[in-house]
Amino acid sequence: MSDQLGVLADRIRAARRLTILTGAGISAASGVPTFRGEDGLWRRHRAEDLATPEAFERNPRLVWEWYDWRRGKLAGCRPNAGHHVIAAWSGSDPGDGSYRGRTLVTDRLKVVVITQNVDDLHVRAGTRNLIRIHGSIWELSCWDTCAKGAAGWRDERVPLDDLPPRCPHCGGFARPAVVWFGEALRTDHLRVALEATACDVFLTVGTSAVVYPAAGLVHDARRQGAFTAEINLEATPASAAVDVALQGGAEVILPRLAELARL
Ligand code: BV8
Repeated sequence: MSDQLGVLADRIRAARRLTILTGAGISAASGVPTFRGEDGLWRRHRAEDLATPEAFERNPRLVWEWYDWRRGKLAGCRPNAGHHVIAAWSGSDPGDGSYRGRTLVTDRLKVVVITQNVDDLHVRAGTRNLIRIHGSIWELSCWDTCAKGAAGWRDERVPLDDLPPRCPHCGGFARPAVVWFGEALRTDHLRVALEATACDVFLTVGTSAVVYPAAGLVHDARRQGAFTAEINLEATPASAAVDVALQGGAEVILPRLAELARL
């Protein structure tokens, strides 16, 4: 592993453009349940039963019970060392002393962070140039997309007073402002994410690489000549396609990588 880590560190040190895609695995060390692991969220539920507009149409209260439960589990979670390394690379000082490496960022390195996670832990770590392509569990929007409610609003209360919560503008149902299966990603997010595949190094961290279009990004980057790498606890459908596949915890590997890649 150490020679592969060294190869990746050299590539990052030489890079001008670094793009990082993260999934639920980067938040696991913060206590956030992943989707498809042993104790994964989908273990007890099927995605199509809960994370789709049809499920919400059918039973908005059941869908909100699941999201309200997840929000409760997330409320006490903090960013971990993996989040802080990525925040430092993105050019912001985590400021809490948890990551003591010097930041990699110089005026020549452009970093874009694309996350599938809706937990906002990258936001709390101070990450810059962050694209939350699946939205945020802490934001709500009007289910009926009324004029003022369509854009959404932040509500961090746990638990929520009543389920489903109401749109403050029209009184209709509010929904989690996340992208459900069968829903399109925001066109601006998709455009920035696709543009970011034109990079020197594309690193995927903590994702099972099964949800599209996010899972296709590493292949788009490879086709454009990027050096591609994966950090994940187990092998994924992307492992055989990347240049370097590092198996292990992101909260362990990223700080070691940051130390090796220091400029
Ligand atoms: C769309 C938000 C089109 C809600 C989520 C091809 C192209 C386009 C679409 C499709 C396609 N093929 C299939 C589709 C449809 C579908 C899809 O991908 N289905 C899959 C299941 C086959 N895609 C969609 O529906 C997308 N929409 O393309 O629309 C369209 C166009 C026009 C008009 C209309 C429609 C929308 C997808 C978004 C779905 N929303 N979440 C919510 O969170 O409640 S997806 C959900 O899965 C989460 O966002 C999550 O982030 C995401 C991906 O999961 P992972 O993050 O990878 O998490 P997972 O648990 O699976 O894996 C974690 C990994 O970490 C594991 O491998 C584990 O080993 C590892 N790990 C654990 N601990 C650690 C670790 N690694 C490192 N360190 C550790 N400590």
